[in-house]
Amino acid sequence: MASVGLEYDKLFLVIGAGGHAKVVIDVLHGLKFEIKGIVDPNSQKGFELLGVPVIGDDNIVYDHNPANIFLANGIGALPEENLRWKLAKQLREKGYYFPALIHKSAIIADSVELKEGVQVMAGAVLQPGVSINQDTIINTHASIDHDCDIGCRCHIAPGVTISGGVNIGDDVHVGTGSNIIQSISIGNNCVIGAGALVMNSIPEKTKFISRRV
Ligand code: JB3
Repeated sequence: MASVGLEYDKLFLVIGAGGHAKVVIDVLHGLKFEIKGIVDPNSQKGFELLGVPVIGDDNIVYDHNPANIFLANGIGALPEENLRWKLAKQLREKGYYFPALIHKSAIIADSVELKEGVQVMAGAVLQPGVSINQDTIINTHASIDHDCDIGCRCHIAPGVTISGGVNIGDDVHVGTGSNIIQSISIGNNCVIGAGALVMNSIPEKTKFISRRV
């Protein structure tokens, strides 16, 4: 597996205090990383997620030298919501770094390539030759088979199964429990509805919804 460049001597700050942040904190706890706190402008200081307190709003990040902390993006991604990507871009421009995070129970083949900011959640399986690009979430128990290329800022939701040799563009949401057959392509900015069965390539900017019988 490509190196994710983690150094254990830096504290993490978690961005956001909602449902996705809770899952991200669990990943960090499993990897024994130390978390200084959560930043969220809408949560009370002192509110805790899995024992980690909210310590203020996003300005707290800028009190820290980028060389001394890592960031973990705790904002999730749903279709037509871009806060996760907007904050990542803003903070990266100031020099902050979001390491790739992999839950300790994920199964990642040796040749898998993960870019900065990728998050691989519990029980996910990534087979040889898979490449996952910047900031994409591979959520709980998703399975991505050999030689798939998944773009930047995608959300592969829980329980998705993607067969071998699939190409997925940037900014694609693949809804919970969808199945995608082998050797097809899904263009940029597509939304695949929950539970879809995708058997043909899909052009960019398509909303694809199918009902399985
Ligand atoms: O489906 C699954 C498994 N997970 C979903 C995930 C992918 O997306 C989850 O069920 C949710 O639908 C969603 O999770 P997320 O983004 O954590 O949503 P929510 O629980 O609503 O929490 C969003 C958090 O972002 C809230 O605590 C907001 O206050 C916070 N927030 C909003 N604006 C912000 C900002 N936090 C920071 N740091 N900065 C902001 O500007």
